[in-house]
Amino acid sequence: MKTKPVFVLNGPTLNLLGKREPHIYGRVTLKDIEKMVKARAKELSLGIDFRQSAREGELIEWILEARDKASGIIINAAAYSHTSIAILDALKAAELPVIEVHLSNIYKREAFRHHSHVSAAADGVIVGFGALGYVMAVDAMAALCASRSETQ
Ligand code: CA2
Repeated sequence: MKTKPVFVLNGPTLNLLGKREPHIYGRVTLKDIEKMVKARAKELSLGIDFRQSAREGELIEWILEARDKASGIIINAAAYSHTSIAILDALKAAELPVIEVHLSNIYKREAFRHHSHVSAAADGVIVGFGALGYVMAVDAMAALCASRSETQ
């Protein structure tokens, strides 16, 4: 049986990575991150479905699509992390391993970034490592999926 891919979901404005505010988010583009993630996933025999949207509703539809079509979700919901109970509810409904990623260390930034609703649905959270955080998330997801399949 073919294993389902991991969905890597990215929220608003992350499509501008590498093009604006490099002092906060670095010079790596989202396309670069997609390539890094896919290269690491290939080494671990994982498939990746990498997507970005500015629309909360679209991100929610992708999370619910993942319920049937993915083996896990890696998500950087960007600013929706701090505001969206709807994304939290969808992640809980997906009943999949979830890893939250933030490029920047949200705890070193403004107080309104210190709380993430997404974290309440996440198995683990990786913050502050820039693009490397996404690659770390792929490693962590491989371990989570392996331990899930051992217990099922
Ligand atoms: O550090 C992260 O990954 C964030 O999720 C990024 C979000 C921010 O709202 C979160 O608090 C932390 C912002 C993404 C916007 O990305 C930009 C990229 C280039 C230029 C401007 C914004």
